[in-house]
Amino acid sequence: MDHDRSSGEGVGPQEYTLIKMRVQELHGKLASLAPKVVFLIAATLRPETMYGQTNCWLGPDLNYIAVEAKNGNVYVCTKRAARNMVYQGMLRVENKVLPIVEMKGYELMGTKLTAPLTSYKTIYTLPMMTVKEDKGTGVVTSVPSDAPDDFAALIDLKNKPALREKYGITEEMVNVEPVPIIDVPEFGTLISAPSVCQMMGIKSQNDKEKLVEAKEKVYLRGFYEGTLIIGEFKGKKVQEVKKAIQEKLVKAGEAELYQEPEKQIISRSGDECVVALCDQWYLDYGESEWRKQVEQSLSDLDTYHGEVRRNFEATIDWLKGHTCARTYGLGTRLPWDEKWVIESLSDSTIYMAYYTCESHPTQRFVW
Ligand code: A2H
Repeated sequence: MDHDRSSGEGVGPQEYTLIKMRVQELHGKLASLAPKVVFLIAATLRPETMYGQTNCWLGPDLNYIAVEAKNGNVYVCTKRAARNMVYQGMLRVENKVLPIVEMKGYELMGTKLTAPLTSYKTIYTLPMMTVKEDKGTGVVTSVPSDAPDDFAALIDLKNKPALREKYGITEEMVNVEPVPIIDVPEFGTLISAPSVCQMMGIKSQNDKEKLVEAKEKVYLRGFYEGTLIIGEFKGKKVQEVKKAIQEKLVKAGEAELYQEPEKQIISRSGDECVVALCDQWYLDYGESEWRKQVEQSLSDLDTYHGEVRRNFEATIDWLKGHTCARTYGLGTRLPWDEKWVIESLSDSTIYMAYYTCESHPTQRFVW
């Protein structure tokens, strides 16, 4: 909770879609994992762009681990990502990270992968210098048509034989072109990321400041104004189909949902915090009958100012399941499940509701 944090107060969870990219042949450090099925799992915020994947990025100097997933498959990602996953019921062993193999990114370069939705039968792992160890899984799917970072890193590899050589990358592995997948009115028939990069004179992933600007342009337009021009959802707005494509991938076993803190959070005991999937009691403020009654009451109320009414309406609209109990601290035991203590802010709601139906209050104080 917020007051248990020494830094990162107010920081919430960020959901990513983890795209499962199957390793076709187990070589080198991965050879010992045979006959298990091994996936590199890429964290993305844009699952609807997976039609345009051309390769997969790894940070050459980052540390990766292989861990056993719930279904017996093996996932490759950073230790930090695995540490979040073990608290979200995604791995075979819970609450503890047990690496089967540990390796550096450069040891995985040139790995052949099978990825969902893309028209390329095989995509390769390639080096990208800006992959961060403290974001997502450290595995990034590359969509050079719609991500300027991906486009810039790809042209670097195409233009620089020495860079390819350093990491054992062949010309064949970078012989891919951006696939047009999203139509953005302003860019006409041009593909967003390559045309913006060209207009702004971006020649490499080192053009950092320009890339920040290019990303703002491409992402906003692609997401809010873009229309898919490929696949099952062809002709639909990107915004409308993002969730449907995510669900389709998850159902097909080609993706998983994963969460992590959107920024670093350090606890008062000095640990880096994770997002954990825990049992929890909620107050169901979104329940439709309750909501109707509340909306009725609000319409009978004189709020004296339109702004106040709009604030109430907005809150009623977003407030759905609200967590209301914790396992420690000062407060009242939850009457129907006594291992929980009512969280102090929720208390004021529960008291009122509870006193109306319970003539012998059973609240006890825990010190
Ligand atoms: B996105 P946010 Cl087409 N290091 O996926 C660097 N970048 C990383 C990363 C890491 N460890 N993990 C994930 N990412 C990238 C696709 C995409 C993405 C498109 C367009 C926009 C876009 C294809 N690459 O992201 O900092 C991944 O790239 C725009 C924000 O958490 C992931 O989604 O906001 C995105 O950054 C997550 O960035």
